[in-house]
Amino acid sequence: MRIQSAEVVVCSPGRNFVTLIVTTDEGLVGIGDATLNGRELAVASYLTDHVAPLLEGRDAAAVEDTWQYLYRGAYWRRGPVTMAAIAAVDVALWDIKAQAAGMPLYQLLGGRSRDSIRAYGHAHGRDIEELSDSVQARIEQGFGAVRIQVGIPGNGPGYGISSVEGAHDYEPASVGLRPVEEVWDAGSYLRHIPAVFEEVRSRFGAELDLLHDVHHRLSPIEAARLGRSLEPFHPFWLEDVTVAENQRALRTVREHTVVPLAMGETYNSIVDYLQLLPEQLIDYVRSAVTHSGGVTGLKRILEFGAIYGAKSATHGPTDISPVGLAAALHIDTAHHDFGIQEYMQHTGPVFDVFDVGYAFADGVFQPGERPGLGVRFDREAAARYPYRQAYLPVNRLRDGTLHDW
Ligand code: GCO
Ligand code: MG
Repeated sequence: MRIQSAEVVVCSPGRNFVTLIVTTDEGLVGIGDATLNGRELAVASYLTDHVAPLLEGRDAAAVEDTWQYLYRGAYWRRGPVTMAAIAAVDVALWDIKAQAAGMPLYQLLGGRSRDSIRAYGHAHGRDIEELSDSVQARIEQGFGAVRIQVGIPGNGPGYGISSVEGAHDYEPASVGLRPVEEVWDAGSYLRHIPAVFEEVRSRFGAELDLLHDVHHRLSPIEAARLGRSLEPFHPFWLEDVTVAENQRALRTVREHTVVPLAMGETYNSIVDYLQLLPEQLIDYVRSAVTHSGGVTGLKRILEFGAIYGAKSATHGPTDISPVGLAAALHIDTAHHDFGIQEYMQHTGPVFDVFDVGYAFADGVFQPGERPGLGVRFDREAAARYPYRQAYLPVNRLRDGTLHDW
């Protein structure tokens, strides 16, 4: 079976997605997600201009060889644009292979290691009251694990909180020609967050798993202080407490706190984990299928992590399309050292374009039994939602210095 064509569709059913459609000479169609939030068109061009012409005529079954051909063959290795492009090709080829076998993808990855996939949801609010309503809504949806983000007094809208007045659902990429600018003050954040955890714990009890994402904003010693101050409320994890480029920072954090740590959504290769995993500096690997070279790339990372006691916690924000999420769910089903799956929840129009075979109920996912990934892409529906320029926010300290968002 040969690859006949590879086409890219960029659409925006509420938010931007880049989808690769690979068609074979036997009429099978596989799809892959190449969405890179805020830089979507760079990956679309990489695929259309440089990858699609190389795929035509290749053996559709040669998934590993195609991965290596695009990785080693480019000479310029790694990087988010390259690895998102490779991911899309890899996922589309796995989709084709599993359809050809007449099996859901997880069967080709080793079959079921569990009956269901536990997920965590997102709760957020400008203050503790609004946050509590949001936590309650997630509990009513069946979640037993919830990420809590809250506005910091005096800081205005910030990470995890909508900057659109009255909006409850948090969507970070704002449509427009420039990013929204937010304000960050670590001092007020560090003073406020322990009280938030204390309040949410006392309102919702000990059973609910609470997660929190720091989005790379603290210095190593600030992160250590945060971990220590939250220990009494036993968080499930703290995510991205320091910048991801300096992995030694987590040594400092580890020396001072036993709070579990998660990192990896901005990484794109197993090479990014060469220090973090062997030194056992993290407990959860947060890489995405879409941003780390697809099923092939992520499986390699997760098996490496498993040696060092790190569990999978695949990135699942709304900027991963349902195609990327479906691929994660197949890995979650088969991978032995599974931790938890993030589920930020796509909304209405997304499902006009993507018809999904996976299902979520009572806090857990099922990957579905359709052959392949189980997601169908409707090109006509996609054409009704054209691309819109959108950017993630940028972040500044009170004195105007640009900071990590
Ligand atoms: C998370 C995140 C995301 C990112 C987003 C960037 O889900 O843990 O940190 O919401 O901000 O994916 O594109
Ligand atoms: Mg995160």
